[in-house]
Amino acid sequence: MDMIKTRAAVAWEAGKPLSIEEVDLMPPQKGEVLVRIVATGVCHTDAFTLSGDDPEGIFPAILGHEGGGIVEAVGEGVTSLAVGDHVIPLYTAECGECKFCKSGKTNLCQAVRATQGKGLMPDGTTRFFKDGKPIFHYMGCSTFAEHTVVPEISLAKISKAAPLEKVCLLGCGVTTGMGAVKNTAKVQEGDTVAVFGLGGIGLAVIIGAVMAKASRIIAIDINEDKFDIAKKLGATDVINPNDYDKPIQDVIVEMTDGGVDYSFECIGNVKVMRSALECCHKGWGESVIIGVAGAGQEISTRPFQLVTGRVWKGSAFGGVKGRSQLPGIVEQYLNGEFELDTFITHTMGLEDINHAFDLMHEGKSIRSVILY
Ligand code: NAD
Ligand code: AHE
Ligand code: ZN
Ligand code: ZN
Repeated sequence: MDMIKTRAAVAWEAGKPLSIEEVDLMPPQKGEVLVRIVATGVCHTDAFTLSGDDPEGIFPAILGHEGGGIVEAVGEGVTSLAVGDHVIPLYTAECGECKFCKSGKTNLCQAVRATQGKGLMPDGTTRFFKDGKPIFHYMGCSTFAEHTVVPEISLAKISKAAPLEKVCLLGCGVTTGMGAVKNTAKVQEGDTVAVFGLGGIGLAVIIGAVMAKASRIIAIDINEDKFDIAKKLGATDVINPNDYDKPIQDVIVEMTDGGVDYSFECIGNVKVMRSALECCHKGWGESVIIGVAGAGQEISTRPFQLVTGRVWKGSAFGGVKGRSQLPGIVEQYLNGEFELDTFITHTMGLEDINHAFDLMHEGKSIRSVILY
């Protein structure tokens, strides 16, 4: 198979708009798969990396990690996927064989993580080129390209009945939020929950909390435009920290007779991470960090907060093992167990992708979905 030409949004340097270009793509090598991306969401993490705040950010790169597509070709030795299969690219691979996969304790497969973090395929090279010069991959996915090459172990095969222009959101945001509730916090019926940040991730936490039958779901944001959607999805209380002259954790502790059972930080703000921990109930409250903070940022609290029983945790991709568990989550969607339409506030072609970033920064979108 020869090099193919495809259309991509290239991030040439940090802080600059993406540039829509025709790029060259090498065919899939051993253990790799060529995927035609049908749709991709735009996640805040794409904006985070584009901003230059990501210590792993590397340019030029093709960003995007929330996609759905169809297999167009497979490389040597690929056995689990065939041309025509519908797939969701995974930024957390699942090899099934590494120490992490076998541990039964984490979804953080490490088989390709080191090269992935350097913007490279597992053999240490790229598949994308422009005028003969390499363009780096992103999070092992690079879904802001009409075609991409992904390791076989970084693809979840899903039902062909699932609309790719919707279930692409399960490639990151919705799975992350729902999974953090179910797999990381393990929220139980009757528990109380606080959700900080009502973007795609925080709203998915609300869906997860409703599915877990949480008794109270307190949704917190400084952008009140997010409150209607939060309430529609099941938030019982919506609060804006700017309405109070005391720390928001004190407000929540008062509202809940001592604090919530579980809280989730879905922003990437280290000060809010502290509030999220400190609004948890003494003795047992657990706070889950989902938001991604920039290079050099650190979290802090009084150790006494932990001594007195609060627990600080983190969650990546909702603790979900992509190859073995994501197909089942797609089935749950198809069975009507949760919805995705509310998340998709905008759709557009790749040529308008910079508008999707603008909408996110202006707080006007939940998810923009790029349709190829
Ligand atoms: P988003 O931009 O759509 O939503 C963020 C929300 O936070 C917005 O509604 C915004 O108004 C609100 N917000 C900002 N500052 C706030 C403050 N001080 N107090 C209260 N609310 C505030 O982002 P998103 O796509 O939902 O992503 C959220 C975070 O999750 C990002 O940091 C992203 O990088 C991260 N993320 C992590 C994972 C993971 O696996 N851990 C996966 C996906 C995204
Ligand atoms: N590269 C950053 C960290 C970025 C990060 O935390 N990524 C999340 C997924 S965000 C998806 O929108 C994650 O899953 N991390 C686990 C992993 O293995 O990357 C940095 O700080 O260097
Ligand atoms: Zn994401
Ligand atoms: Zn593994």
